Amino acid sequence: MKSDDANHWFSRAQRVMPGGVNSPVRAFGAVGGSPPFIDRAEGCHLFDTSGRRYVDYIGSWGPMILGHANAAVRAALASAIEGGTSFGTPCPPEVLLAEEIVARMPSIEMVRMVNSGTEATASAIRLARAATGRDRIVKFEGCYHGHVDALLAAAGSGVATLSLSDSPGIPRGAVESTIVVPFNDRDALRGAFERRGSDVAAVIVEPIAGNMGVVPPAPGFLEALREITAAHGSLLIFDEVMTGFRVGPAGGQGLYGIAPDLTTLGKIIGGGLPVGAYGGRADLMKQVAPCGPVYQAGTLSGNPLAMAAGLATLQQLDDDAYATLERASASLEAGLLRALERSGVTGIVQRAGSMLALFFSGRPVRCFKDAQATEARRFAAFFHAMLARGFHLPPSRFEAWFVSLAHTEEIIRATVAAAEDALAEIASSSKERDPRA
Ligand code: KE4
Repeated sequence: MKSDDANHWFSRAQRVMPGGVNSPVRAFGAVGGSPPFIDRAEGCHLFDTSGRRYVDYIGSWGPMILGHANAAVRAALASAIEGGTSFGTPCPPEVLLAEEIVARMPSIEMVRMVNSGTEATASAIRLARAATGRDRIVKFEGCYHGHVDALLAAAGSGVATLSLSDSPGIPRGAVESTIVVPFNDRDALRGAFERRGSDVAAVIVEPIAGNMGVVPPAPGFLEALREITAAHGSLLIFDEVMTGFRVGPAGGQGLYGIAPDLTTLGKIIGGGLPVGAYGGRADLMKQVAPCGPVYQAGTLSGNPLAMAAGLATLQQLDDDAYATLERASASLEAGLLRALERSGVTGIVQRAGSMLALFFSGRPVRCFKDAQATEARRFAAFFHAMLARGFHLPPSRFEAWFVSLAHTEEIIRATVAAAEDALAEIASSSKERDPRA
C-alpha cells in the first residue's frame, strides 16, 4: 500500500527494523523528528512519498557524485541486467573496473572488490596484520572506517552522532590492539610510535576526515604519517571510501601527493550499488587468497551490476567534471559564509573539493574534540529550517554535505538564499530566547 505520510512509513518501519532504518544516521537521532521516506531521486533532487521535492546534499553519503538517476549509469545497468544479475564466476566488468581504478590511483597496483566500505577496511587491516606479523592498529578519534570491531573505537559518523561509546558486543581483545590518537596531532602520533611502534601493523586514516564534519589534514600531518609508518616498518592505509574520486581524480592521495601502502574505496566506485574495494602495493595484495594465505571472500564481490554502475560513474569523472564540481562547491562555500556573516550567526565552513561541512563554531575544527564542541542544537535548528525550505542536509553535524554535478549554479544560489533565510530565523529565535545571544 503506498501512503504519502512519512510518519505512516516510519511507524511501520520501526515495528520491523531497529530504529526504523537500515543505517542509524538516517533516523534523525541527532536532529529530532521523523525522516521523510524517499520514493525516487533525479539529478540533485529527492522526492518523498508525499511528492515533496528536496535539493539533496546527502548524495547517498557520497556515491551520487553525478547526481541521481544519471542517464549513462542507468543505461549501463539496463544493459548489464539484460544478462542477469550475478554469476559467482569471474566476469569482464570486474576486470574493467579494476583496471580503471588502477589507472586512476597510481599507488594501487592491484585491487580486490568487496561489497561495502566496512568489508574493505576490515580486509585491509587483516592484510596489514598478516603482512607485518604485527597486531596493533592506529586510528584517529572521529575517523570512521565502517563498523569493524577493531575500528569502532572513538569512531565518527553515526557512532559520534548518537554519542555512543562505540559499541557493546565487541570483545575486549578486538579493541585492545587499537591505539586511538587525536586527528592532526603529530606529537601524539610520534609518542604512540615511540611507545609501541614496533608492534604497529598499520595506521588507518581518512586523508581528509569526513565523519566528524569535514576536517582537512593540518599541513605536514599526512607527510608525518607517511614518514613515521615507513620508519617503523608499519603500513599506511588511506581510507578513501569517501574521498576516493570525490575530492579529485585520484582522491586525497592525489591531492596531497602521498602514496599509502594500501587504500580502501567504496561509494562512488559502485555508482550507488553496494560496493567496496581495497588495493595497493602488488607485493601486499598478492598475499590475498587465492594468491596467498590471507583469506577474504564474498558471494557478490565483483557483482556485474555494481561494476557496470561504478565504471559508468568513473568514466564521466574527467577534468571538466572536477572543474565543474569545484566551481559549484566553492560557490556554495562562499555563499554560506556570506549568509553566516549577514545573519550574525557564528559559524564556519570547511571544505575539501565537493564535500563540505558547516559548523556552528567560532573557530576552526581541527580534530574530533573541536567538532564535538560545535553547537549541536543550533545545527539541528538549521537542519530543520533548511528541510522546511526544501533542502535536505545530512542529519548530523558529524557528516559531510556532498555536491554533485547536478547541483547547478541556480541550485547553489537557491541553497544560499535558503540558508540566509534559515539563519535569520535562527538568529531571531535565539534573540527571543536570549536577547544577549
Ligand atoms: P560502508 O560499510 O558504510 O559502505 O562504508 C563504511 C565507511 C568506511 N570508511 C569511510 C571513510 C566512510 O565514510 C564509511 C561510511 N560512511 C558513512 C557516512 N559518513 C556511511 C553512512 C552510514 O553509515 O549510513
